[in-house]
Amino acid sequence: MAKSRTNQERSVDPAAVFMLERADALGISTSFTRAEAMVACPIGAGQSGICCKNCFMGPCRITKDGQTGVCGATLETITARNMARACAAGASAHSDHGRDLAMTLLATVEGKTQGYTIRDVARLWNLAHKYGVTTEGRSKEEVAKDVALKGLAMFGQQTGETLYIQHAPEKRQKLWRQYGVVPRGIDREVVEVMHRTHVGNDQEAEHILLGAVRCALADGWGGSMLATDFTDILFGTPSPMVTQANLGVLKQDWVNILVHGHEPTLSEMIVAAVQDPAMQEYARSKGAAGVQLAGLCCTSNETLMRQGIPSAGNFLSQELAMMTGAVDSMVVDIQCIMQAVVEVASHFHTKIITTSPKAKISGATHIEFDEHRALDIAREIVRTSIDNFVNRRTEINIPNLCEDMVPGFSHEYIDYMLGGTFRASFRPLNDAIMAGRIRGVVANVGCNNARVTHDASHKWLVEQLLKNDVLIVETGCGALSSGKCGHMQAEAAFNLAGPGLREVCEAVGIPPVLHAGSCVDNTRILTVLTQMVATGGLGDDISDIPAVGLAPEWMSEKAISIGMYCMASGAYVIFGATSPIESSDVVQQLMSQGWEEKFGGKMEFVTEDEEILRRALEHIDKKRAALKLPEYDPNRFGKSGDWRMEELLTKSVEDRIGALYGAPA
Ligand code: SF4
Ligand code: MSK
Repeated sequence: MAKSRTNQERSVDPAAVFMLERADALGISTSFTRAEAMVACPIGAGQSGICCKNCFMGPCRITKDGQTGVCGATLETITARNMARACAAGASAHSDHGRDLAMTLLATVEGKTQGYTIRDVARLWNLAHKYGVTTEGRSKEEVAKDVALKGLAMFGQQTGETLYIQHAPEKRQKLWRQYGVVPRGIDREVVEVMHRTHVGNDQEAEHILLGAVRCALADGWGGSMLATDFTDILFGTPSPMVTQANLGVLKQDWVNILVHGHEPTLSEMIVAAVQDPAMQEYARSKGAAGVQLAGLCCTSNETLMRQGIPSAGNFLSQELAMMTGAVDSMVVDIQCIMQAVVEVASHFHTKIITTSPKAKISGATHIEFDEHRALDIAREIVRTSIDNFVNRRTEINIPNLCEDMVPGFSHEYIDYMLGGTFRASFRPLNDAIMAGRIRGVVANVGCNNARVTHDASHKWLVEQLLKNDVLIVETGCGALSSGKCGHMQAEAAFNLAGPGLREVCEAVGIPPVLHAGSCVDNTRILTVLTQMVATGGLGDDISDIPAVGLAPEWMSEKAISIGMYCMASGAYVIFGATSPIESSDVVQQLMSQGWEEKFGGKMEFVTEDEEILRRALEHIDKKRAALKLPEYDPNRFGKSGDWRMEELLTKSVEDRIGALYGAPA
């Protein structure tokens, strides 16, 4: 049994530590304690990729040099197959989410849903042009129907190239064609990876991994990109707004409903139901001050950035939130919902309500969601939650801890923010990188992982990168970590950023860490990078940009798919926490140098935060040098903006005049 950690070693989030103390006092197990009690495998095989269960002659665990599985499969074949299968599972989760959104748009324009509408017509028109759908003289419903059908057709497409591929930089498209990794259809690539990794099939590590890359591209430049596009059309393209993050957003006297999972189709309707004055009145009739909503995980990212609904936390906050005793229901749909929430809820009065036809949990209340009666079902869920308020039976213990955050930096908003309505442009961003005010860009994304200290790597890396003038874009649970830390406030630039980055943030009025959405929205980052290439000055491909992707606390299979599609798009991607390829030097080499030679991007697993930082900065500087940009020098900047004003205001009048105009002759 692994050593048990102190609560401060389990999380750097003070609200989480507060709740972990309560869990200890109540004797309730959590993912934190289970991670200590659970040894992944007596020989650590599952973790480092050397265990194969692909047929029932196994499991085969490769523990000695030269050993093979019963079928003769080598260490590198097994490791590569495991990576490919994880990628296929991740790609299927994201893409199936995208399919559901396309089905909802189609049903909406056919008048078969309740409560949905096309909220962002400009986004629809933009996508119609991308898809080659005629808009002239047509109603938005006619256009949306064709767009939805084209989107859905991409899933079952058997040959040719999926449509989004044409929107990558041209050089990238050529590379993908050269290496035969252009996806033909979304479902086809997922199925093919499952087929190729079946016993007795593809048994060359490099070839298996190329199959995985093709599948990942079907996700990143397919299912996930489509999910983001269709979500924006139905629910609006995000733009910044102020909200809060952490368990302190729960309110003692209110009915608290937590929405958790991923698909906004459910959460948007719950938002609408909660805002209904009749529902607030109903809550008051039960003795509550009202009913309010907060989010968890990526559902939280969706409702934060479109509706300003506060976030109760990220992946590892889900069990802890219920220990406040103030959560009347947790409404879940798909992905990243721990089965343990039902057990934890049983110690309190919390009702766990599952809603997806794809995901039930034993012991939970199932109220199945159906777009045709979406608002009625959302109202039923909210009413059920309010009815549960009177059943509160434990002391309420809400930590008084939350931070303001500003989410909602979609690609479209960044474009507008940098140039205004008539001159929307990425030029100022590219210029700031070219001048060295911004050293480079890091996308810090991904999950929490109970085997490492909650939020510690996200927090430390973000703070170090900011100090080094690196602009950060975030999605998923990494974004929620920064929200909880206060890194997504404009003031964070003043307190944490290096001099050049601080000047840019002050001039534009943005936080130094930009919230770009949920884990399915990593494609927004691909779109930003593509536009940076098109804007000019930073090379002619994504791989030329001084940018790095990090997933320091990853745990899900979706993260593997994201990492692979970002790598194939030209990015250097570093995963922390744990390495599933640790045992195979061959696979490590293939995914690092091997992929860099082919795609200009690479994917590495590095478990030390200091080393992640070192490699990220080294890569950024290498890319700057290749572009012949000035070497990063923080001393060149910081002589303007609010920081400079404060410095001047602390001096005497004579000193201030001297500092501004030089000493008198
Ligand atoms: Fe063992 Fe081969 Fe079966 Fe894998 S596929 S479990 S290595 S026999
Ligand atoms: S919810 S996939 S823990 S980011 Fe998207 Fe968070 Fe990772 Fe789930």
